[in-house]
Amino acid sequence: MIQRTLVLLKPDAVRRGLVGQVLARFEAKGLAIVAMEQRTITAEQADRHYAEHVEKDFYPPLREFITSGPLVALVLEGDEAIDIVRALNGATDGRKAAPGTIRGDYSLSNRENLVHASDSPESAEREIALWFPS
Ligand code: FUP
Repeated sequence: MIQRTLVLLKPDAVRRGLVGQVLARFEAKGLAIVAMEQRTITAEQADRHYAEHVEKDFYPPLREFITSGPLVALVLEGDEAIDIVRALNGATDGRKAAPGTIRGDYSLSNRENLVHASDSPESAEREIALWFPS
């Protein structure tokens, strides 16, 4: 089924100059970029995006990180895009992510892990509406 998913290339990806390499992987897989914009978000926007995590111990430094500089928000479209992008990204913790995945190849951190992608059709719908209201 053709799906859309919300992806963030987080501030570490922008700072490290990895935007092109990460986007190239999504494009090479056959996914289409249907929206894309570089933004620096506020703490309030971070809280809306990470609504499920705001009460967790790890959230304050995560909010600090995600608001620390420009990120690139995009919507990818393709067959089974939600699960496929999660697989390309790899496990959350870059130290545990498999080689060959984006996090496995480029991240050594559980926080600065380069990419976000929606984890379900419900999340994708919520996150696309939040980042790219029509
Ligand atoms: P993911 O869906 O892979 O992005 O992972 P989660 O939704 O579980 O976590 C969201 C973000 O919180 C991760 F990208 C990184 C950050 N995080 C931490 O900083 N510390 C943790 O212990 C877990 C997650």
